[in-house]
Amino acid sequence: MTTPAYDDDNVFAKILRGEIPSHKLYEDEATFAFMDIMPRGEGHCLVIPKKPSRNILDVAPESLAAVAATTQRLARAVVKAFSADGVTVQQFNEPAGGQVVFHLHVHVIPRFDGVALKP
Ligand code: DGP
Repeated sequence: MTTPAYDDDNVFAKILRGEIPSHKLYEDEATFAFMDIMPRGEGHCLVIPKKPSRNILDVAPESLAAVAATTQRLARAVVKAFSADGVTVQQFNEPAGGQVVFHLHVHVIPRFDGVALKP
């Protein structure tokens, strides 16, 4: 397959531009983290790069490294904040891979013993 070009008409690009609101949790020069609007569990949040990237297939290594660092920071923070027993980190690419919003993002979901994620 050929990865389609980035389209800045996606909701996360609009969040980064301040065109639609979000519940911001963290921001630095390269990344932004905010609450997921359709949480699959308590504390479900997302990490995105500020640089335009459609997904894992086109992201620059430096941008991906920044996302990974923020993901770890956020995972540690939500485990502590929610007194979670664990954390699920998920990332989807292209429609066949389950991606719906075409700006690279990582899901960070606190997990609790015996509690399943919503579908
Ligand atoms: P996916 O592309 O399948 O990894 O899922 C996209 C996620 O983005 C999904 O969990 C819901 C979330 N989402 C979609 N639209 C918005 C929005 O406008 N604001 C926020 N905060 N999250 C959104």
